[in-house]
Amino acid sequence: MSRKFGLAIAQMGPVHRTDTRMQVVKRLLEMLREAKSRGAEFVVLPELALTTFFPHHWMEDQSEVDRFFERSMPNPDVQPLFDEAKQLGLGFYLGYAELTERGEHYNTSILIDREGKIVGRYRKVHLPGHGDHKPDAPFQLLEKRYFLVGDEGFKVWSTVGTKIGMCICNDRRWPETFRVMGLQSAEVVVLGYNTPSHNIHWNESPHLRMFHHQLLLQAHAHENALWVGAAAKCGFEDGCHMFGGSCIVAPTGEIVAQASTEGDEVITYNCDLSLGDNFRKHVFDFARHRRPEHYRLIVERVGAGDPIP
Ligand code: ING
Repeated sequence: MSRKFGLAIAQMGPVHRTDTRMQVVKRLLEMLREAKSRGAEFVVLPELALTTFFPHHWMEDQSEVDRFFERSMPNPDVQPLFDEAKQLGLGFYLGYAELTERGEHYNTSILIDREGKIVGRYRKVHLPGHGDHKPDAPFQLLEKRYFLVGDEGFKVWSTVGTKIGMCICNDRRWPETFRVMGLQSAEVVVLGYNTPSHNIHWNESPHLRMFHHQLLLQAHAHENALWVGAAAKCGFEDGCHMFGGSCIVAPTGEIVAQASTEGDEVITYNCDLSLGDNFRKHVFDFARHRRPEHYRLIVERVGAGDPIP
């Protein structure tokens, strides 16, 4: 019996360092309305949606860095977003830089239900890149410098008519991310990302960035029998190119909707949540088929080590 879930992805084009929160929120409001007009009930916004991807820039002065963070959520800048979503009866995922009362910095996403209530929070666990300044690189990847590792793990919430989990960008490269949420019976995982096209470490063909992005989302969706919705912030942000490829992936592993621009673009799909049932029942029936007693290395080891004797 089909169980429909109207999912929308609000892909964003670039947000430049000089763009204000007000300008960004105005763009997001447009896309919320567009999503509603297409019958969506939940909208995914990108990672760090309110500002430029500032980890691309070396900053010594902490007060300059802190300008990219939100000290409360919601706050006057984003309140229009909460109000409009509630008005439209839309739930949404919002990625932003969180500065807590205790002065901790996280790359965070929140889950807002259709009544405008924050029902979930996720703090990015897998922080890619480096903490030191690489002056010769075309841009920096300073998430390890500006953020703490998330302290709340990967959770799943029963809200907006499904069981939905969250992650952020680099998390999509780690199978553990989706398996931990699959083991909490997630039917949908949503995420935002900001991913540069250029590899600063070696001359990688740019097409592989998109290929790996799709490969990973398709694999993790299928092997956990869940729907995945991924929202890019993309295009040339102050000269640094990030690719688009926002998409919705079914539990079959097929991409059912995909953005075709690198600007503000809404894609939608009327997901049938029951599509995962057969895979959970016959192929990925964790309870019947998994053998954790043989997986212990995954938790006991951080880096690769010697073969087990
Ligand atoms: N960005 C990139 C990502 O994981 C990256 C960084 C790109 C790491 C390609 C490894 C390979 O998509 C963020 N923000 O995590």
